[in-house]
Amino acid sequence: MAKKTTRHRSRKMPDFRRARIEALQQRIREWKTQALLVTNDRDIRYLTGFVGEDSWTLVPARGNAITIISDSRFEEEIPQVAPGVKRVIRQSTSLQQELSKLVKKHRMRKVALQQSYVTLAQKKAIAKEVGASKLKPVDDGLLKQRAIKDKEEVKLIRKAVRIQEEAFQRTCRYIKPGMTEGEIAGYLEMQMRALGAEGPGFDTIVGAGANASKPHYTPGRAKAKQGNIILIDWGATYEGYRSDMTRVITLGRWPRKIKEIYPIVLDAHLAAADKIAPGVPLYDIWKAAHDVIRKAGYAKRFRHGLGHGIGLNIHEAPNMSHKSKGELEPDQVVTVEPGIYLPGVGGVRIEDDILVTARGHKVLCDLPKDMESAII
Ligand SMILES: [Mn+2]
Repeated sequence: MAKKTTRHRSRKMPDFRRARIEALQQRIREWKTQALLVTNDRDIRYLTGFVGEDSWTLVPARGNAITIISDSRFEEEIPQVAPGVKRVIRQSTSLQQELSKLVKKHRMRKVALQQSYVTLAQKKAIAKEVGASKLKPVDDGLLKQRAIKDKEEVKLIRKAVRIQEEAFQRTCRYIKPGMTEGEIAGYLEMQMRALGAEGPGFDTIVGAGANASKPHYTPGRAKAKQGNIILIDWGATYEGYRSDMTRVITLGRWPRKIKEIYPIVLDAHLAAADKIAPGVPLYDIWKAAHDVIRKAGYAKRFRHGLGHGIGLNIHEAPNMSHKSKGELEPDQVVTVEPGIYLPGVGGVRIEDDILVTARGHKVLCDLPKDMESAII
């Protein structure tokens, strides 16, 4: 049926993207397959620049014939956002039928599948067209690669942080007693978009008063009153890359109990952040924060992980918790976010994004963390 394969020579693939593909191709050869079928949207964006749904990318073990199989909705966009990548625009055929044609054309004997991102139904449909014996499910491979950020990625995360910080400052000037959590969240997200974000990094958390004790609360109709704290956990997405911060502000004055726990959380945050450097066990970073909170008597009130990698996903490797194995590596970007939560009273979490450098770390966030600055 009508099908187009187009090679765009007008614009070259950027070097950083070629480097990402070459690193992946090495793994594809280690798996002893002739290609990897990339079905995860974030991985497709990482490798090609293309953002779209219902599309697959076939990456051969060698050479430049990276092919996106998509449909007519994305026909114009693909050569613009993914220069140097081939495209197959399917019309009356299925993704797996087009995949099968490519596999035959390039005489591929084995194709690796991302087992975390292919459903059983998809695998069955692919096997029917390509042949079950030609498929090799593999551990996706790209999560590990994506945990180490290249310069382009760090640049985009820094930009996301700048946007989220500016939007937060604008929001602090906007907040008045009597506003609902939903209104505050909506204003913050609108400002991030106005500043160039694709959208929030994740569902914005705004918890007023006692609602701040729920670590992953969904903002609603509750109003922020004079004398209430407001916990805000928010982030921006800039060209796919996410940032993630948490601050607690207060309208007028600090409630007594919050005044007691805030400095403990801040000490825990700083203790963990100070330790961040290549080669430090992930567990030790969690423990640095946990020790501070435990010694203050709040061990039972800090039950979530200490931090996570950020990138194209809001939660990615590495993870820092009591279960973590492994060590920090240069060019990872992680959050540090200890918290203490008192049901019925409120909670405090303080979160920054931190780049692991060759010898230590660089805090990417500039917003103040002291109690004075948080009174609005
Ligand atoms: Mn976070």
